Amino acid sequence: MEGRDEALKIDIVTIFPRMVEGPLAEGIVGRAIERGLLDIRVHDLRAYTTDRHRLVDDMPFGGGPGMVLKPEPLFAAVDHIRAERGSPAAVILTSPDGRRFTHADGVRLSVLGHIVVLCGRYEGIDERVRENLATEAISIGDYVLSGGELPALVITDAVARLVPGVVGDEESVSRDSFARGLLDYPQYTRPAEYRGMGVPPVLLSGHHRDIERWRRREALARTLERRPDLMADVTLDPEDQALLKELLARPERSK
Ligand code: JFT
Repeated sequence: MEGRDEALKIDIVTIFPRMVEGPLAEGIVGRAIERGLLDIRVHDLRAYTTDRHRLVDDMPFGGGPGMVLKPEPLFAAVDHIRAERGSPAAVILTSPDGRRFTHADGVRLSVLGHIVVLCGRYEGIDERVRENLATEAISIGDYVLSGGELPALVITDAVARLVPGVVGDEESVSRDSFARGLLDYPQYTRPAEYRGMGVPPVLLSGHHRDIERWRRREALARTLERRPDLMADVTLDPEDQALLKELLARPERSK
């Protein structure tokens, strides 16, 4: 996984390297790595242990169930990354009690040049890692996972898409729903009729201004209906505002 000089560097530290290497080799991220736009390294935490048994975890001080990730291998891994790859601009700890990850975090991280993501397992990580090694703690959402590997992949994917050139069509990135603040309009492809199910006639009309207006109305209607919380942050141009007024005036909208 070599990269060009201007590639975004991401180092992921985990006790399950194969769990993250597989997904990263596929799709848009896999191609971006091949093309040298992303320089991603996955580090096996166990490689940074120094004891005979290569222990990465230990019993919690004070007692209680489960095991806690020891600090030394995590500090050693980041020391190694620093020596080999330079100082990262952020060391992210994935954690159920971290700040919720959003598109805005993706944008912020995508311009940092070099980030480290630490994946935890077991009941958690020694608090000294969070306080003195991590620069921030991030959660991807309010559900319980078994560890930080899937969050690391989610963060990596969301950040990678924002690196120029990773997604073929730059326009589609800036139009992505969470970049615009609205949900996407519905999409259709051939056949125009399938098992009696048609397609909105305007999409077959060839009238591009009408199609554009229909799509904006649909995006607004869906956001209003399905994710009204997003409306608080969205900036609407005058045409959107007019469409929104129309929608709010006739609430017998179908699903
Ligand atoms: C879960 C996690 C995130 C995120 C890191 C570490 C251990 C297991 C666990 C589960 C519940 C309570 C520990 C992690 C996550 C999320 C991240 C760890 N576990 N304590 N779960 N759910 N959204 N990010 Cl270390």
